[in-house]
Amino acid sequence: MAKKPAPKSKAKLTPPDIAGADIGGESPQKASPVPADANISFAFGEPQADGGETHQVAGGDVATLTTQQGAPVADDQNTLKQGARGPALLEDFHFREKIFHFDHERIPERVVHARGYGAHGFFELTDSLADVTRADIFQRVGERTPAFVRFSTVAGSKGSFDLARDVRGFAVKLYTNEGNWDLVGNNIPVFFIQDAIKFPDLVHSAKPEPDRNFPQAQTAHDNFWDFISLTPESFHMIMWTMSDRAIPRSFRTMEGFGVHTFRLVDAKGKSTFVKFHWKPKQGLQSVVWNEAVKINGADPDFHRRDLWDAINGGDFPEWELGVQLFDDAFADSFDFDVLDATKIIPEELVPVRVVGRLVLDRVVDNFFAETEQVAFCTQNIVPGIDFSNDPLLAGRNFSYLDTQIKRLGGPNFTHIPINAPKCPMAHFQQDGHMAMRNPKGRVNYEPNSWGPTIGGPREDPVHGFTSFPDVADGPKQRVRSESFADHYSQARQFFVSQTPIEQKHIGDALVFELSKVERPDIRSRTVSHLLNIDENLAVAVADGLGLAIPDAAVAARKPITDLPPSDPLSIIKNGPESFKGRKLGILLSNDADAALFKALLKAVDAEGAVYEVVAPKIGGVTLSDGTKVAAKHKIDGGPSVLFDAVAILVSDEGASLLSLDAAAKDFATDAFAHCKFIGISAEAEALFVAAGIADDLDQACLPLSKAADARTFIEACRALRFWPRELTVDLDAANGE
Ligand code: HDE
Repeated sequence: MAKKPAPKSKAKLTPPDIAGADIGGESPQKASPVPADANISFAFGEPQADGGETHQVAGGDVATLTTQQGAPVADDQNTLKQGARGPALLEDFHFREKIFHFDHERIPERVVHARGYGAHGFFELTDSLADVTRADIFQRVGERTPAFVRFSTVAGSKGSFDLARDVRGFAVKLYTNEGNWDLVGNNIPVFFIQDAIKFPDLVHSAKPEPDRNFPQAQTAHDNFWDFISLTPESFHMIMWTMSDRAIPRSFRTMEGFGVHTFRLVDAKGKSTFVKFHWKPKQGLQSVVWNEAVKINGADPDFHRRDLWDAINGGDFPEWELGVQLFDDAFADSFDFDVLDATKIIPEELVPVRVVGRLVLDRVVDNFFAETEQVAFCTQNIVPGIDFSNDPLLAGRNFSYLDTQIKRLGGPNFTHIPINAPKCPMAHFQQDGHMAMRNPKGRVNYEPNSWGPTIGGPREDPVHGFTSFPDVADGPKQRVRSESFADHYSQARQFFVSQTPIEQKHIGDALVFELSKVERPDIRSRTVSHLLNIDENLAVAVADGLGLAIPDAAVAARKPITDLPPSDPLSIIKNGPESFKGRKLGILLSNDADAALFKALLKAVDAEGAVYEVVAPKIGGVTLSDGTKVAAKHKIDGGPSVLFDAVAILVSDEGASLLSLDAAAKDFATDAFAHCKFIGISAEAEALFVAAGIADDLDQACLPLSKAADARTFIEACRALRFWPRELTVDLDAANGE
């Protein structure tokens, strides 16, 4: 490591001075990974455990900039030239290396799930599954297994926005004692297609249209709905993607599902079928569509920022791992095929047994090294877990390994620390691009006769992975099993399991998406499928589009219309019980009531929520008692869509000033239109008058006139939204209740 002595006066970066503010503009961070006054300087050091090179040098030392070969660099500002105005010289190896490396900084983005965000954590077993599996991770209650999770959207490219209407990937890598187990799931328990051979068509249709290369991260276009309307098996998934599941409030407030049926296998080789569920302790929560559209403009990184802030604030997101276990007899008696990934098994039929918890407690050190280079592979399973014959899963088992070679450039991606198992490993695979782990010694094959010490690893028939000896027979043919033929019954079950407002949102989403489809025949064909799901929904969508009601699509199998509603399918029925982990936006003006503001902060803190201050100037405000409060956002940089609830605390003068400001009026009207709880100081009324909604205020617009009101307001916020309001602010409301 090249170092030189510390210069006498060392420039130190400090956060911008907040004009003598007494109170910060946001909730104080509980556990920051880097203390604000950390003395960080830069030097390459020893490789870190995760393969990164640290740039940190203990206080005082400043590292010398070097080339990748370690040669010290004297001038990093100017290329080597022949004379001050002469030609640049080819021998400038430092310039050449720097530009060469820069030119190659990108790797191909994932063909799907390109935009993602990851974090580290652990899985802890709370209920042993030793009765059904020999998988090491499920044996000892209380034992923790390191985990890395990457959440993603599917259709958009790496730089797209977070709140696209889309499925979210929920990929979990578990570094078990017997190898890496990747549970590469989604936040929706079913999929669009039944057979992997249709995946390229599905993805092509969803991605930007190839001639124009738009729309980005949207399914609201002809190609997608053309494919969907010609693929009836997709309609169960369509119900989910048109629901608010596809616009989650946060990664922390969505469920995860393994989707396919897998097997658990015990020590005697007995198999039990299993479906995996991740249930968020934070409760389920989504945003509304008009809000999503605006969040994408105000903060395209809304979801990643939320995860980063929550973990760094010490509010570690947590999910329960649940399993639905069932045997062949259940599979045979079930109305649907357990190998069909377009179907769920309702929790009322097979209850979810909670066996562990997943906690995310550490953000990445380096996005590229960890989140971008992580390579999930569905075929990464461990002894005691096995595949079923789901044809989608079989296709995935081929695809994920294949795609990593393209993306990560060679067969040695398991040498990258984020992908390497944390348990001992030994094999004879060798060489290739960027081989980092190169065995010593003479023997690189087996069997060999070099004896146990230098002869290397041997098979272990007892502990090694053995496939469940499933027996399959039949003619070689390209067919779809008849047991996969019912495409509408569970789509209907999902729809009837929703609360009326959630049903309205599904109808609104279908109308929105289809309104962007140019060809009327595609719109009409889509509605023809909806008729097989729910007539009211189909009629509402046709009406919203101004479309004549078509004939129902011909169903391959008559839908079962009386499947009972299932509460776990609704978001609203599975919401949180507190405002914990949620964010209050507080719009302040100069001279706002200091006692009220402080009472509000106290109530927010008591609830385990967080807050951010929005003010006319980023420099902050001075409250009635002279306290200075820094702002987190200027009003047009902190619209109310960024918050779960808002409070408007202003002075008379502040209210008159804000009444002239379009962004301040939008702050109020958007919070109102998105059915949020609003705390309003008496003086703020003028703003609502100016915004034109003073006469519409309802019981979810709560007065903040004395300190005690703060607690009442925050407790009311637990409901998250006041849905009855939506029926009064939306032209499409007639489609609802
Ligand atoms: Fe994927 N999928 N997928 N997928 N998928 C990929 O692998 C594929 C499917 C899922 O954060 C790719 O590394 C096929 C279902 C997630 O890195 C690729 C089929 C489910 C992620 C691929 C499916 C998923 C991917 C692209 C149909 C939910 C992101 C880059 C048979 C259970 C993982 C990559 C991450 C990524 C193929 C269907 C989830 C191309 C062929 C069903 C969460 O290999």
